[in-house]
Amino acid sequence: PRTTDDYNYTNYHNGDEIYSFQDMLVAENPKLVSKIVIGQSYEGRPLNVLKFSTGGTNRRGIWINTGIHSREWITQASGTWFAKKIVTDYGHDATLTAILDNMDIFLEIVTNPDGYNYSHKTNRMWRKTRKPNPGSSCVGTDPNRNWDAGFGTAGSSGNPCDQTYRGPKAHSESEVKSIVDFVKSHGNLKAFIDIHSYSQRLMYPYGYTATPCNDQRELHDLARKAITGLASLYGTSFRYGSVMTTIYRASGISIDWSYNQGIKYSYTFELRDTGRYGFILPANQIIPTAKEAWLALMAIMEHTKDN
Ligand code: ING
Ligand code: ZN
Repeated sequence: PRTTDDYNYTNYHNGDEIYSFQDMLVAENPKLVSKIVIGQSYEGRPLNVLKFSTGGTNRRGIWINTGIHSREWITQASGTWFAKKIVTDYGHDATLTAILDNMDIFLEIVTNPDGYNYSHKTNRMWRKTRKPNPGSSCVGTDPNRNWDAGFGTAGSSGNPCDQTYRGPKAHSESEVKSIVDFVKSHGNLKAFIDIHSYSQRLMYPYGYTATPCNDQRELHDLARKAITGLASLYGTSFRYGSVMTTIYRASGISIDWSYNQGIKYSYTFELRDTGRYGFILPANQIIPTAKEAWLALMAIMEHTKDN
């Protein structure tokens, strides 16, 4: 494709194709979209973040990332669709326009580019990063067990051969540390949304402890509202609640870290489906999955704007 109008949103794309999508989107919408490179992956790929902004200086921000687990292809595909949706709706949809007139949106689509490349070229089911582990023949760390929030406690593995290997220390993975540095240096993010698949859930902190977070009631009510909006489109049902109570104990996860940094609206999604196809979701479900998830994201972003 030569423009983002020609891009095939109904199919999965590799990392290079998504990178060129990002560059096209920036070139087509220079007043609205810019690209920030927040770091590089272990294998040297850029960690690209799309910034959607209508001006101001260091406005309140919303962080969204997809694809931190590389095999969850529906998430990178949905992230690409979200990016196009933002530029299409700005100036036309009143709610999105109001959000972007007050806040900036930061979207990292290919959050684990080495894993994504490996999942296209070698092993479709690759989840982790691709950094070798000294003393082990097993490669990679789980980038959603590597954050400094209950790091190393129950809910992650110390075995480099496991899918939930936490890594040698918190933020050992460049793909994680680059986000940590960006979030801290920005200093004005109000929402942090980490998008996974699959199992159809919307969750808030905590994953490492059963202690309810201070904002549990507000986060719970907003989650209900968000999944109600999501379901209004095709009837897809999402469970919601804290990570610990909704899925299982998980330590060192992104949203526990972001919440403990003071970013109240910290949420993690698990998109479609509930297991029939799992990670290998048919491409004809990309647009419906992205569209329904967008309704939930809009509910969270609008509430963030108003609070
Ligand atoms: N599942 C998640 C996992 O990392 C999860 C469940 C999501 C836990 C978000 C904590 C936070 O085990 C997938 N599919 O990644
Ligand atoms: Zn995941």
